[in-house]
Amino acid sequence: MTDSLRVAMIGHAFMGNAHSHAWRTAPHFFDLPLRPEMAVVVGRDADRAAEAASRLGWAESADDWHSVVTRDDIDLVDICTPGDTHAEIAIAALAAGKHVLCEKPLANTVAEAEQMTSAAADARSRGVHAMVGFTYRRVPAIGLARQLVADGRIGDIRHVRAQYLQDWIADPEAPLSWRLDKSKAGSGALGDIGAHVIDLTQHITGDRIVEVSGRLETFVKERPYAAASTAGTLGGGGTSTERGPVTVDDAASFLATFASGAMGVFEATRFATGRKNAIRIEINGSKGSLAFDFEDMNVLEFFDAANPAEEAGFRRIIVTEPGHPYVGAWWPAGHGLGYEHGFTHQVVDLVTAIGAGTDPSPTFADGLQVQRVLAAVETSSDTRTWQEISS
Ligand code: SOE
Repeated sequence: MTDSLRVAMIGHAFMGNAHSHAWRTAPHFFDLPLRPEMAVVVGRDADRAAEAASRLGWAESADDWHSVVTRDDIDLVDICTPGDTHAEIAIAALAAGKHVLCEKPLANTVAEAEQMTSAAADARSRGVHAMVGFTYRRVPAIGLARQLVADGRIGDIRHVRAQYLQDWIADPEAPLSWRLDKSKAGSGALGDIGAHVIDLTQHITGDRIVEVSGRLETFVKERPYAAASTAGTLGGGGTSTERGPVTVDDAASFLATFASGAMGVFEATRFATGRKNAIRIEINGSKGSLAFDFEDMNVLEFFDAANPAEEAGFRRIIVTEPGHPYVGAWWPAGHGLGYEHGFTHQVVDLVTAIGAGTDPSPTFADGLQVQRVLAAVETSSDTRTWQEISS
């Protein structure tokens, strides 16, 4: 019989919902070496945590993570809280010998990310694993893009163009959620969504960003506070009559140089009216190009320069064939996947790696490298200078 992997999840808002769905679903569609058990969900408010447990499928609830992460009957801690608590929870869980899955960005500062990475390295020597949740790596079209690059199908990469566009705070009256509070979130569009495209482009190209020149902007400097009951949600929900300062960026853009010499242009914004969750990546190489848009996430566009000019053009590959990454476990060809499947694939890859005793990817070291890029963009914006990424 397969051994169980007893999970404690900390936080139960948007990401907690997505992770719960993944823990529930993964064993029904994929063959896993360990059987996940949704043991306990933790939230600061005991009643709301209990309600979340019964709604999301957790056996128990608790209101204090400190006692949960040291429990003998817990094997893995899944961190779905705002960034200001990631370091403390992850370091305590790793010290207690628990595997850790931590939402992105890894931390709010480079210093915290460094501490987490060294705690993970120490735990690794005791057979304990840690992973950061850059979930979009697990979209099948992204997996295919990475394979095509690795197989040399687009040749040497010259240009990386990446945007993450949302619009959920374009309305100046949208509430001041924790995501707009630097002390909780670390940064705004830059860390929340820019981090994803930094990770994705490095993952697809297998390359690293080595320098950046960036600019951050906060268009709306003050907003109504979020009503307590909706504080964990995006954009919508009630507001209070009092107002407070927005302490993070609304939008970020930056130029980047990759180690290979490829040029990057990045944009992350919550003010792209009409764009809800558009992750757009285009990569131009010496032999062809790839283009992806999450708003059409089952498609990868591929231009192969080897084709005769008269027949050449971007081909829309519908990434729903059983041979595409992850797809074989799901539906017949043409019956596409959605946002939540990335989280399910994340659980699959994590549990598979733990079962095999190998490092789940992306590691905390990968999360730290992204954190360094984020910090360099902020410094660049403050100082109006190019910044190198230290390694
Ligand atoms: C909010 O911008 C958010 O939920 C991000 O925090 C997630 O990482 C992204 O998947 C969707 O948008």
